[in-house]
Amino acid sequence: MAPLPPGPTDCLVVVDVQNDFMPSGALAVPDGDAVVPVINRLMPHFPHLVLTQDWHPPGHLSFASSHPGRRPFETVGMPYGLQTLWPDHCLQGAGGAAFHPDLATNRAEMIVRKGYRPAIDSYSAFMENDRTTPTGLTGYLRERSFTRLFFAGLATDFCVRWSVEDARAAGFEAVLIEDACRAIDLDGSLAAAQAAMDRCGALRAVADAIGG
Ligand code: VGL
Ligand code: ZN
Repeated sequence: MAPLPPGPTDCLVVVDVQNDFMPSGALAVPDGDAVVPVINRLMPHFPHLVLTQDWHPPGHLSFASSHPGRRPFETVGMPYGLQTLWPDHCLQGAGGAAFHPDLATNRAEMIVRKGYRPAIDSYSAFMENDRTTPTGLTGYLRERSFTRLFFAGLATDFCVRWSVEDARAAGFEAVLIEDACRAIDLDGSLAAAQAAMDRCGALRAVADAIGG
């Protein structure tokens, strides 16, 4: 793969590298902790760093526990469309919502919290799942004059995928760093995510091509 060295208007966006998405966490992503050393090695190559943090209040409507008789990973209709139900995870202020203790967070210039509205989930770092409520990140990144966003983190097929697609829709170049991400992979969601990210014009890279 051709080298892809970051330039001055590039920003690394690290999505949801939080304890609850680790293999021992409440919403475990298989091999999720493997992204931590890869991301830590990538960070020094970028002039700018943004982190996202899934940040739900108790009783969040994306939790299966908020829907009597429903189980995690089932789908329900919400006013804004279909929503996958999840185990309770990333509760505001709880240990599960904290970043992985080995993630190098010090250089983060912005930490975007999302999913804090009780009745709306937010996979994307840019736009909540109702597809109309912005998180504010688009405005922030535009005001900083960033042009190209590199994505790493969890999970490839949910929060990373939706963030990549919204980044493209907002007019940013987007690069998925494949080996710096891991997927949940529910019913083919990883293949669907890869296809969607290719379709929207995102590029795929490996970490070695960026650090090289
Ligand atoms: C995520 C499901 C629910 C993610 C967050 O970070 O991909 N997935 N909340
Ligand atoms: Zn969540």
